[in-house]
Amino acid sequence: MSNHLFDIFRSRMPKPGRLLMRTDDGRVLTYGDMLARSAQLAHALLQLGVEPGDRVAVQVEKSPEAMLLYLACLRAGAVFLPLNTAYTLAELAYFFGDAEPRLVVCDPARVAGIDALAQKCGALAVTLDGKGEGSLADQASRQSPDFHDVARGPDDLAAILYTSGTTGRSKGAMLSHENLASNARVLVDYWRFTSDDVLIHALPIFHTHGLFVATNVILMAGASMLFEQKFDAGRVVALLPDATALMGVPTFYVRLLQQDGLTREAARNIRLFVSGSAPLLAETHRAWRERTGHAILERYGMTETNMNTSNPYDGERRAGTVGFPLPGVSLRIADPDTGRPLAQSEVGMIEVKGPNVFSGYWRMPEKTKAEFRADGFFITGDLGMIDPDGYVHIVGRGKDLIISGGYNIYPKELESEIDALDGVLESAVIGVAHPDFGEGVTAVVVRSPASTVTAAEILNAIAARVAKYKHPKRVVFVDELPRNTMGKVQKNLLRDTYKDLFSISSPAS
Ligand code: MCA
Ligand code: AMP
Repeated sequence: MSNHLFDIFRSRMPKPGRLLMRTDDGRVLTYGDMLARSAQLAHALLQLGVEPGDRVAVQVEKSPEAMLLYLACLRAGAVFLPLNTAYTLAELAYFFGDAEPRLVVCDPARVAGIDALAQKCGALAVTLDGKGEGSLADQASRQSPDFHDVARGPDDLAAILYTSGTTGRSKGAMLSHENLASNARVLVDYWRFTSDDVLIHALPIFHTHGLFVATNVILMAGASMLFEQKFDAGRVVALLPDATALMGVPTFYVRLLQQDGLTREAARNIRLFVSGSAPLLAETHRAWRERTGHAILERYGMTETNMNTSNPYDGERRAGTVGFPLPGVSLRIADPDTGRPLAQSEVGMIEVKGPNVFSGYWRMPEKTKAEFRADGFFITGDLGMIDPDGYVHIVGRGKDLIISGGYNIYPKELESEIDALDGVLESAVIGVAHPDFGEGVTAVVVRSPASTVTAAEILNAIAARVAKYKHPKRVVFVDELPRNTMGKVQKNLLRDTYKDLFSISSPAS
């Protein structure tokens, strides 16, 4: 048996001297370097006791080494578990306890706190950084550049990515080698990637978009990346002439449009702009077309499913739609309660099935069962419809979720933290239109009788527990929350009341 996903990358690899990436600080990594250095890292993983199927939890800043570590995990037969660098120790404690990793890889700045957490769950913590004696990169530097890849089949796990739950704790979505391989293969063909492509990669690599959609597609096409540590609109505009493609969340496009340097001339060599992870406003689509002459291609995916739909490469890329189901993906609109398939143009639950769809949530068989229909379709939690021309529209969410700058934030998690504070009676967390992040997290709070708790005190109190990007951008106080006759908080009313909170003209923006 071969190593399913890595063998596919290997089989499509261009000459070893071809460029895989160039970083913003001028480092270059060829495909040959990638093979040798991921092999060395894979040896180091084995030496640290990592066995096939073991989870390797990774919370590190974006770097070529971080990407190589992903490949080393694949080659060593381990399960890669990337974690947002913004997660606090309190959040990490949950992930480590649930996933029980064998190894935790982190940055030197966080090693003290993470080491203590790792020890509690029987894991070993190590830094990735090459400078430190005993770091993973240091150990790897003494290893052979040849590695006999550990055999992995299509259904073996390649990665676990945590996705927050609308109720309760985060769930680890289990993604197999074939889930990732099938999706990357389809995207390379659908979006016409070849070894001549140069992608501006400015996304983080701990979520599906930057890790699987961007990186796997490039590896599978044998193409190159301009690998940016983080998104900077000015730098991306400056890089456009050297690139052929950009993938981003809508906030990227909103910020790029604010750059005077974004012109048709600057975008002359680009053949494809892709947007996803959150809804792209039709006005952004229109403005982009006017400025650059390019229609942004919007697509739709999830951590659990990889990519499900895409606007066409040829054909019309329709603003406000996410296009057609990708080849191999079955998509239907169903009655959310019964699962009965609905007719064209009717709004209902989007359900999907295909080789891209995950096998379940890590050690949560009940939650897994609840999110699949008996015939194998996955219930996405997104509400949508298919128009007469076959384009899929996402019209809302059946799940209480906020997407801010492409990051998902579950109100329930924040409400639990805020409600537990002294001086707070209850809270409701909502997302309202935000000119930069798409949705701005807003906490509507009812104080306890006689409490004088302030917004700053609430934000300070959650700072050590909740990642920064999830923090409310505004806290507003009310005497009571609106409820329906069943006692349920009417978030729609709250969203309506505060819809202009972040509007350009508002001092709150
Ligand atoms: C940073 N902050 C944020 C966000 N990012 N707050 C809300 N939402 C965010 N997304 C905080 C910072 O901590 C900072 O706080 C303040 O907001 C402003 O930071 P700024 O410098 O403006 O932000 P940035 O560092 O430039 O980041 C913005 C960003 C970044 C570039 C849009 O969030 C980003 O890279 N987003 C991409 C996320 C992504 O890859 N999503 C894909 C998930 P302070 O100033 O107070 O310290 S995968 C997925 O969704 C599915 C499967 C799919 O379909 O792809
Ligand atoms: P995640 O939890 O990061 O997997 O986020 C997946 C969710 O992001 C989906 O269920 C959708 O709600 C949302 N999403 C992804 N792409 C799009 C898009 N193009 N338009 C609207 N929502 C999207």
